[in-house]
Amino acid sequence: MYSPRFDKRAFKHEVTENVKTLFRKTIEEATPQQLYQAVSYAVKEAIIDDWIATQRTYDKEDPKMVYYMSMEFLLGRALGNNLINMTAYKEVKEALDELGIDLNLLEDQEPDPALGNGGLGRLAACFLDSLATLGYAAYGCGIRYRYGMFKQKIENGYQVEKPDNWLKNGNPFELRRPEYAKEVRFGGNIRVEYDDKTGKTHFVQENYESVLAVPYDYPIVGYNNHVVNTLRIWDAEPIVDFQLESFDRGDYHKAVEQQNLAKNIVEVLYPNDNHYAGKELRLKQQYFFVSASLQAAVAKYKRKHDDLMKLPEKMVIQMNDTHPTVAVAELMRILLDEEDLGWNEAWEITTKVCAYTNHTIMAEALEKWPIDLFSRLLPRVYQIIQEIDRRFLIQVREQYPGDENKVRKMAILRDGQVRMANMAIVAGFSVNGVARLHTEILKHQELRDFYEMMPQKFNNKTNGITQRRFLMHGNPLLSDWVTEKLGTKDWATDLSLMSGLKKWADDKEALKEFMDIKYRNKERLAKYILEHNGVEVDPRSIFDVQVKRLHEYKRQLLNILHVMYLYNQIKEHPEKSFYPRTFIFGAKASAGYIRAKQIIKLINSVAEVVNNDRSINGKLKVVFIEDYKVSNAEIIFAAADVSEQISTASKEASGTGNMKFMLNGAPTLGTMDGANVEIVEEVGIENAFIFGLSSDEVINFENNGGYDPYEIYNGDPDVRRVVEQLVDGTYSHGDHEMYRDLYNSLLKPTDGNRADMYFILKDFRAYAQAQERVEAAYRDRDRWAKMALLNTACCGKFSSDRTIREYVDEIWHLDHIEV
Ligand code: H53
Repeated sequence: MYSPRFDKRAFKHEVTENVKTLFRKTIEEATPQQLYQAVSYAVKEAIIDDWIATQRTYDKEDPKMVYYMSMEFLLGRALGNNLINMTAYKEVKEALDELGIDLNLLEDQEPDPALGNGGLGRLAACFLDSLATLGYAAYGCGIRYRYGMFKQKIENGYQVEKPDNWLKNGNPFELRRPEYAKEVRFGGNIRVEYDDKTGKTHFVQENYESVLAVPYDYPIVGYNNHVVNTLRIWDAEPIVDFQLESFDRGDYHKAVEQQNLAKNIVEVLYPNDNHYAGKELRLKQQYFFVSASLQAAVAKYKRKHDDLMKLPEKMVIQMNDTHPTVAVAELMRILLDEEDLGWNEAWEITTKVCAYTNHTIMAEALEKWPIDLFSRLLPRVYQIIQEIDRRFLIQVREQYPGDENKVRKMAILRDGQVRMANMAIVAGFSVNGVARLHTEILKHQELRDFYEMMPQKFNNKTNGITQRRFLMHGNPLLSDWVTEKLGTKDWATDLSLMSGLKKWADDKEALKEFMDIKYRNKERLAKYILEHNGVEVDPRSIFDVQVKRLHEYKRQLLNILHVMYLYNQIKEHPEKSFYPRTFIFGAKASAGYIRAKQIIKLINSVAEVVNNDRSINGKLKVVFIEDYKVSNAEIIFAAADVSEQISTASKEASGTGNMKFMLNGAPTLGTMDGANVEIVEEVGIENAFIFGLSSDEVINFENNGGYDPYEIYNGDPDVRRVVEQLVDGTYSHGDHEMYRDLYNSLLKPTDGNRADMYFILKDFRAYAQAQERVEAAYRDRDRWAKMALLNTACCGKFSSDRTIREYVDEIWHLDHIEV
């Protein structure tokens, strides 16, 4: 345990000293930001010893390590989470109280490190938390973007993006490690050299540009176990020597170019989630961090070992989506060109080390780089890919003689493109999806040819979330209640224990306590909403919440059309009883995703009309929470009554927000998509509100046609009315064109897409009926409380600890470590 080691007096002294040495101030004089820094440095001090001890243990025991390669790590704030994992949160809070400092206020001073977009990046962060907590040697490998995910402002109902300068006050938790810097090269040409003496061919890159990759290490504190792993994110700096040399030669231009490359490469996170934009700079980012990470990993291995053939015994690389899959070819390059191995040896190593996770079936998310761009930027890597492809296609033709259709579909290089997913599957020893349904769709639809040829590679790893951040930190009231009811805090590392709460599901007193906690969390959120949005909401109303990235397939449009429908109902039938509802949205749209931005505007327009209509007596409220991010997410999950998970079936690979709501006692209102299927399996269909087309039905319509949204539009007057309200000025101050594109998207084929691509009208009626069931259930207070409690009680499977155990047992085969 940490706690006995926590020395309150020493800690207070340390904080006071830090304020003095860092800012020449006393505690009373310091600003909240300065206090946050002073406290964070004191906490880092406490972490450092364990960090060193952990690395020493790794040096001594030489365990197998996983390198989790990801373009995104959506960490969320560190201070509070580190204290939770050090099991020192309450003690530190007390110590600070005695100094007259409010820990919660300090936590709000920390910029929310937003080095990710959404689910994929947050999953990576949960995985790091679980790896450290379970005691496995792991490195996160990523990019230290100067600007993370943009900050969202809502101006006049529209999303406006503001830069996220998260490093402007420095970052107390990170450590710069210049001694591990690596050079990364781009462009130029490849000269082939033949060595007469050895008979070997060498490939020499010439006329390239290069940058220096400099790592920053970030501690990942395990829960109550002294393990501190490392997230290593790379910054880019110009290569000074080279620059001087260029100056000598008068090559001023070249020197400036190198400066710019270094400046640009890590400047900003691309704000696309589930969407590939094909930008050259993005490919540079990918190669930059992958190359630096692999160079460092191989160098680390070589410090202890000399037989590279045994590399797979000591390291495994997990590629998070297609984004880092250039790792396959880069590892080959290092082994071939720098380590002088032959092709077969290099290939044997690479295919034992690399594993790939697929996170989406959305066609627009699969990366396919234009060959001309790719080969210009990474000439040697491209040659290697050509050879991988050539050898692979020989195999395909051997196994399927005469089937050129297979060759066409499975090739890595085809139609002028480099298909990254295909390369990852060919080279990876494991290919996994992120929920059972998703993996089945991969095997039988999207990646069917690969599955048929190499079924042994395919496996499922249903996603999970960390209960340390999303319950212990985000919902302290419920957290304490769970501990009291279970009589143990062990659920912090074994979420399956939550099932012990089931025995309280019929206990009136316990149910009341559970709902009282929910109520207090709703008050906390109401206060946040009042402060940040200026909207007053009633915590007695049903908090119906949809927070996630804005994407058409996630169907925020279905949600808001339904709100418009409810509003019509209330206006038309004022006599009917209607349980007050607050519809809460939070979502960022990628900066260039116009339709997504229109949906944000629509939500805000509906909010404006509905919230200001006195005649409905506040029965309906709509709130769009600005700048949805990890820190406010924690507050939102804790306060939700209803979890909206309404993606078009088959489109959401897993979802992880769904699990965070469940953990916090909010039943799912959703489709049978992604991990919702498994949530329902755990909690029972009677404790969720499921509606809509199944994934088979969706896929069937997509493949064979037969869906006409006009039929629904013509046959259902309520639907027709809300669709017409998009263009009759109701929500646009009389402007008939403002939402014309949304209107068209529902009824007319546009840009080569089917009308109502995401089956919004098709599922509308079923959704409205499911919402009626929600209302009926909520009116029955005991029934609702039981449902809510059972959701918390049945969430055990969805801990990222479970997910990580499965990765370790079935893919990575890591050694357990004790510090
Ligand atoms: O990854 C999550 C899934 C979610 C999926 C998401 C995702 C991204 O955030 C970005 C790119 C991508 O290919 C997939 O949409 O369903 O839960 C973690 O697996």
